Amino acid sequence: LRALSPQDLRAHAAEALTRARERSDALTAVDDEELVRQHSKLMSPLVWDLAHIGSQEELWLVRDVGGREALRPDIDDIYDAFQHARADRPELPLLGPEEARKYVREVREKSFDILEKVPLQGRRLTEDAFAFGMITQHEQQHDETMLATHQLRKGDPVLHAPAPPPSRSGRLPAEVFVPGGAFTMGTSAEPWALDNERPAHEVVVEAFFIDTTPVTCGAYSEFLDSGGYEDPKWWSERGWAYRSEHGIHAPRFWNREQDGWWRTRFGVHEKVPSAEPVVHVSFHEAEAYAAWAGRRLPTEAEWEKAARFDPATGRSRRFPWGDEEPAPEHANLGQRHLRPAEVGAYPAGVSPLGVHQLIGDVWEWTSSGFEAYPGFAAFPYKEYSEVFFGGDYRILRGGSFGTDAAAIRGTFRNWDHPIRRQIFSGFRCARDARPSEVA
Ligand code: AVJ
Ligand code: FE
Repeated sequence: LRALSPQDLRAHAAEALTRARERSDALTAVDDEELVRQHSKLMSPLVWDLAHIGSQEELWLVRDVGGREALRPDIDDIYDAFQHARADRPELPLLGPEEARKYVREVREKSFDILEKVPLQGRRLTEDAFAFGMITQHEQQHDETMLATHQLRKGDPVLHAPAPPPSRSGRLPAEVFVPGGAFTMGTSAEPWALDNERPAHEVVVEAFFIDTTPVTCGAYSEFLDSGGYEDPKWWSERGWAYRSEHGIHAPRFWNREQDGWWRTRFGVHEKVPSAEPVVHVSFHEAEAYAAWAGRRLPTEAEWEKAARFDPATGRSRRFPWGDEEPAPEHANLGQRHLRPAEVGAYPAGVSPLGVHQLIGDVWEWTSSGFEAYPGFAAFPYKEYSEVFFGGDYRILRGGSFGTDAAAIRGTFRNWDHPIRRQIFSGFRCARDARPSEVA
């Protein structure tokens, strides 16, 4: 992007913003009543997300980059995520469905006007080009959040999409060896990387093994069926307390019927597909499964090394498959499908070491908390990342089927509370290499 002309930068940003808006429109193309309802205490009403998307865009593109007058300074507070918890948002004097749609349209018209007029060269190039990327990613992140709200919604399906491709990799080895040594983690070059992904820095990782694919529903149900949810020995103290207090007995949206495990997925009731990555598990459940399997979760650094390190060059790639932007053959992204794909479905997305489906399908829990990289500088505001450092969060990596390509990279860091599972979260396991296994 850095090498692009202002004209190409404009075209790239316009395309990405338009794609995000088409998705927001599709996710909010429901009856007004569905739009204003709170489908779960964990989520905002969809109409809040929609106007919040507009409000952030007004703040960072219209006012900050464009230097234009505020459209709706009166609603800044209502759509400030730090002012009101999700559970309280239905009680706010929110813009109604028609008003919200009109507001985001008006903000977008101004953004496009600014995109045409802003020089996108010289002193402010990096900041201004980034602002368009940040706002695109922000909209896409809320689109994924709205998709999770749809998953929590009761009633007949309203979203539809074709099934993802089936497995096309044959039988894969269970795990992949990742050599020890230094690699480059994070980025200083990626133009749309958020502050928490910066800067690039060397990290030394001991040799380890990582699962070739995310843990499947089939493997996970063995843990369930062998009584894993009833035995505290696999769980951390906190995990066991959480499981007991909330009556957690299976991944969210699963229920047991006479012929095995079923799930509800965007209003469709179906048998749990054994070859798909398990989704809607909390960090605590992922950790318990790993203990039961005699393994552990990877650290964030291990995950990134497995995804980006190219042993032939010693370089870290932007994505497992190389430096090119994600294409449909690389990964299950962008809500093209409404489910994870079977393991082995994306051979073109494999990393140099042979690890599959690191990008797309399911977010992957790691054992790491959310911390600043050495040399971190908050940008453009402390509330994006800095205020969350050191909090009760675990890092998730790689994006899900509901993450857009604009909002995922080999360096992208997501975080959430270890109890959360309404997000599209799965995991893969890792283990230390034994001395005899290190060449
Ligand atoms: C990075 C996904 C944790 O959704 O809370 C959205 C992204 N930040 N609006 C979130 C975000 C501000 C954030 N996550
Ligand atoms: Fe937001």
